[in-house]
Amino acid sequence: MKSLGGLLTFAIFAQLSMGVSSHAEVFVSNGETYRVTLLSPIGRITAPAVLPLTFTVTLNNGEPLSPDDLTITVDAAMIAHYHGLVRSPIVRRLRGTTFTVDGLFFHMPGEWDIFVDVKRGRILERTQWKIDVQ
Ligand SMILES: [Cu+2]
Repeated sequence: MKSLGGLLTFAIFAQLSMGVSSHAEVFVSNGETYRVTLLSPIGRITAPAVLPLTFTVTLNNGEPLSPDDLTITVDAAMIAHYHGLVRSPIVRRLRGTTFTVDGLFFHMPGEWDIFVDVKRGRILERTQWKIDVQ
């Protein structure tokens, strides 16, 4: 188990290190309150595939964001096909306002919308963007 933990730590570290590169993608929430910055680029995805996703949530106005009352949920849908995911992805907090998503599973090719919902207090705001799954 010790080596598995080490491997996992290395994998997370490698993923975060990639985020330091210039490939970071930034998406602004629909109400323009938040920015969701991907820490690893989304490359070519061929269905069926699980997309590993790690991102940091910040305030769009540059002010500090307390992670304490932040709840993040992630979902995805194929709008053109009137359906969503067949499995619920699990969001974990890595540190502060950086989160990682496990099990974001795209079961078919086509255009998907990814939704990152940030809930703070009683207010929820959505960030969304499109990806093409091959
Ligand atoms: Cu579909």
